Amino acid sequence: MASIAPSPRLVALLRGRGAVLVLTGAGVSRESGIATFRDGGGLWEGIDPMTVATPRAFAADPELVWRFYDERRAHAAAAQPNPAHHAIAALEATRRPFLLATQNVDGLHERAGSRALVRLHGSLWRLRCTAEGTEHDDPTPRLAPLPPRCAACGAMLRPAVVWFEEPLPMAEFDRAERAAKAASLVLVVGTSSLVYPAAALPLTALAAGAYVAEINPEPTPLTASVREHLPGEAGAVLPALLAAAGIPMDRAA
Ligand code: BV8
Repeated sequence: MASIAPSPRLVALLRGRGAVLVLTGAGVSRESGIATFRDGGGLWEGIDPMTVATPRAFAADPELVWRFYDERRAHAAAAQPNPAHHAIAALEATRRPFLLATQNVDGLHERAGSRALVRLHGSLWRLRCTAEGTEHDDPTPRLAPLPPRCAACGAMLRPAVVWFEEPLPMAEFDRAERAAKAASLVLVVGTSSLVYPAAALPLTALAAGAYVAEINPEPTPLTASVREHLPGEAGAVLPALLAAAGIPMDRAA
């Protein structure tokens, strides 16, 4: 168990009854073997995001974009949720109101049992018709042929993720923003806090008086503003936090 020392205030808030918001990023899935974006060995180290994660990139070379996302689907399908995902689902089971706002598109939170969640950047497991805009779930790890086509109209399908320069799904972001304004406790886990507007949510919560704690082995641009920074890996820190607050890990949402 990580030798983290959560403050008595954080333990009291975890034990308390106030509203909780958890914001997650790619760091939560790293211990499941899924690369993050901006760390050493991260996805953006080998690939320029502007060539695979923008509408213009998709228009210019849909095959390239699809190979990038199909690879990530295969990795995510082969991965398992880790103790960080399970701890967040266990916390959800003990708290109301509770919301998980994730930037992750890998589906591991859902597989760990999280239910009260919003996907700020969409999902690898949803496909959208580029002509009709209709979306559907598709769990197949490997799609063939690429690019996949709409069964209804034959138009190309795209991953239902939020690319750079694309607005976030309004309803999901509004729900996260409302939760940030109403939260007494916010846990920011495994995100570099560089991508907006998701990175603004902890600042909104701080401005509304929430106690914001950051869990990340590295400092981020948010670290100087939070009430507490826990410098460890989410898969170790979150179970330790729940243990300190007497919250059982095995209760799923
Ligand atoms: C938009 C696609 C309106 C899906 C992604 C304000 C200021 C500056 C720029 C902007 C701004 N507002 C808008 C922008 C532009 C842009 C932006 O923020 N750019 C940044 C890079 C400067 N934002 C947008 O374009 C957004 N849309 O604003 O629309 C608009 C409309 C028209 C024109 C302009 C604007 C859309 C944002 C979403 C983009 N899509 N990806 C996908 O393929 O997954 S973003 C990409 O980064 C991922 O989705 C990811 O979710 C997101 C954030 O990354 P993180 O999850 O934080 O991952 P990262 O690797 O960075 O960090 C991992 C962290 O984990 C590290 O800190 C590491 O230390 C830590 N860690 C590692 N191991 C562990 C760990 N932590 C705990 N435990 C461990 N074991």
